[in-house]
Parts: sequence; structure tokens; C-alpha cells
Amino acid sequence: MRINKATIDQHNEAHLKTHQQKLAYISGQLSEVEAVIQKLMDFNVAIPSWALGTGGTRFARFSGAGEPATLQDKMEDVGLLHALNKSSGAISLHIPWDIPDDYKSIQKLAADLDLKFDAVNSNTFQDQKGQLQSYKFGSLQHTNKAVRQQAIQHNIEVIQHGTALGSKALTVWLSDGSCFPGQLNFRKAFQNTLEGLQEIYAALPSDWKIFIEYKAFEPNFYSTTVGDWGQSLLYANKLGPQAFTLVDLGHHLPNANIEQIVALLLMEKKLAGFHFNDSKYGDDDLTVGSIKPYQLFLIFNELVEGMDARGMNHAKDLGWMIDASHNVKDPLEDLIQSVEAIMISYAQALLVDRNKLNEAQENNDVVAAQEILQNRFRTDIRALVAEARLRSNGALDPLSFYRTQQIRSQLIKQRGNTIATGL
Ligand code: PSV
Ligand code: MN
Repeated sequence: MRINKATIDQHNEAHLKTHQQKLAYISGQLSEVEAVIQKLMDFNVAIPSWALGTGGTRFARFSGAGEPATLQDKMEDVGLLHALNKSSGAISLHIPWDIPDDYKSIQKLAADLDLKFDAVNSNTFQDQKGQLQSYKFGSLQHTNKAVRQQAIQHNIEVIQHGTALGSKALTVWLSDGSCFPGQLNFRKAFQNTLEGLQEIYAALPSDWKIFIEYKAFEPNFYSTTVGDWGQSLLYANKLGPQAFTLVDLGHHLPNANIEQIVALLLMEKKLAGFHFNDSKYGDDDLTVGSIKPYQLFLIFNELVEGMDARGMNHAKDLGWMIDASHNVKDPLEDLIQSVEAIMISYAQALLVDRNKLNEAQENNDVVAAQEILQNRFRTDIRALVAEARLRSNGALDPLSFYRTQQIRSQLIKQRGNTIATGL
């Protein structure tokens, strides 16, 4: 389903007056508004192919209807989202769920929808039909060389699919680990994993990156072989300059200081980028910014500070992606909310008075530092994000557009009771 530009224009006209009032109000309070709007227009967050269907829990999956059943449909959904918010111009594929049957037609569809291919993801956390070796006891860490070789080969194939489509990064998330003390020799598991990653690294094209994603627990509950940012950084450092650590917000132990992790990885030039989501307890995969919006802002505050200190391009030099998939919302509505939360936090971070914050830090003025950050966090800058969308020909209010145009009902009419692939 494609969205007609005239319908977006109509929607924008109806919302324009209120928007302009809000914009005038916030512009009157802040300097640098134009530069911030431009940065927001340049910024894009990739959408994972697996977030377009209703996610499941260990207990049940309450699938919605009209979900994208094919790669083409998933791309159409991301295209739809991008047409509305103009900040979702990339899709991240998970192999083997999204193996393209014809690269040329998939590339053409991407061009029609104004989409790029973000990092490609390998999957050695499930056994596929007809697969020779099982990943029940891990993949790259496995005691059996044949299992390790199969996992290496799979990752190399993922790189090949990505190369054919124009991706520039491979994300490796391993569920490897153990469920019980004594099950695993930690050192051997690490060594096997490192050797496997080295073979995969050797197959990377020279303009590619490999992102090593860590996760504290689940599906293994005693140890995880890439369990935290320290372990991921160890692998990334040993692998070489094309290897980086990927931060998924839901992959930490409770109350971890993610903003500090981000600052240090950036300093070490080893931050790959993000899988954004939100959580209360574990890897809950909830809508970005729905539970801990202040944490999201603090992360962006470190990102903007750290990237500017290194002269990095905010839009291009890190991988920005959502990784959320849960079971009670319409996935497209959820994604509209997630992207909006990211844009808001980014805009607020751009507007932090760096000189004043720096001065407060140098003078150990703890109270002033808190005031500077919290004042910005509490400033309603949503009109700036909306203005960036308007200037890019997106919708002023994507969620209300989605609802008033009854997009899900139209998708159901078109697709029927289809269910997306994935977890
Ligand atoms: C694992 O929990 C993860 O965050 C990884 O990024 C996977 O590839 C993704 O979720 C999809 O299951
Ligand atoms: Mn992830």
C-alpha cells in the first residue's frame, strides 16, 4: 500500500495552524532552531524486518491481521512508515527469515520506496528446517567443530546477501552461553567464538563493518558468551578496525548505566550503534521511550557530546536501529511512537547548552549540571520534530494520519489474515 502525497498534504493543511503556533512559541525560546531542524531532517532510524509483525512471548503470540508475510510486504510497511515520518528510510534484514528471491526486484522496490538496506543480521539462535547441525548447545562457541563451521558459513552467506543488496554491516548476535554452572568451559567457549568471528571477519568486504551485539541473559540463564559490553569490546578489539560493539538497550542487567557505557565505547572508537527499545525488567522490547524516556535523553546527550568531540557525522557514522517487537500494539503504530521518541531525545540532546554544562562540570556545580539537563528534558520540542517532517514532505502527525486513514484496515483488506515471520 502506498500513501498518496495529496492525502498527506491535506492532513498537513488541517494541522498547520496549530503546528505553526507551537513552532513559533518554541522558536522564540531557543537559538539554533534552524540547525537542529536540519539535523533532524538528516537523521534516519532503520526498522528491523521483524518488528513489523506482532511479537510473541514464551507463552503465546496474538498475531494481528494484515501483517506483512513476505519481504516485499515488510519493505512496503517500512516504506509506508517512512512516507509518514521521513525518518525511517532503511530496513534491516534478518537471514534466513528475509532471504531475497530476486535481488534486482528487491533493490528496485527499495529505490521506489526510498529505502536503504541497513545492517544484515545472522541467525544461529534457531535451527532451520533441513539444517545438518543443531545450535541447541550454541553456535560459534560449540564444542563440535562441524557446528562452528556451519555457523561461520551461515554468517558468510549473510554477508553475501547483504553485499548483493548494498548493506554495509553485519550484526552478529549469539544466543551462545550456558544454563547451568559447569556446563561450559568459559575460556574455550570464548576462544571458539573468537576464532569463528575471525573467519567471518576475514570474509567482510573492506568497506563493511561487523557489529558484535551483547546480551546479559536469555535464552541462556547462567552465562552468555557475549554477555556484556566488556566482552563484546574484547572481541571487537581482537578482531580489528572493522569490528564494533553494538548496544541494544534491553540487553543489560537492571539499572546498568547505559549512557556511561556509550560514552566510553565512543571514546574508544568502538561504538557500532544501537538497537533501540525500552524495558522495565529485561529484554522487554517495549516501545522506545515508553518506560525510561529520561535515560534515552541521557544516552543521546552522551552521543551528541561524544560524536561532536570526535567530529563525527550524527546521521551517518553510527548504526541507528530499532529492535522492538511486542504483543499488544499494532506494530506500525508502535514504530511511529518509537521513531518519534528517538527524534525527540535527539533534538533535546542537540539543544543542551554544552558550554554551560561543561562549565558546571569543571566547577563541580552538581546542581547547575542537573538543572541544565533537566530543563532541556522538560522542554517540549515536539514542534521542531514535526517541522522537520513537514519540510521533508512527511505528515505533521503520523499517528493521527495512520488512524484517520485506517491504514491497518486497508492492509487487512489487501492482505487478509497474514502473519509475519519472525519470533
Ligand atoms: C536478541 O534479543 C536480539 O536483540 C538480536 O538483535 C536479534 O537478532 C534480535 O533480537 C531479533 O531476535
Ligand atoms: Mn537486538
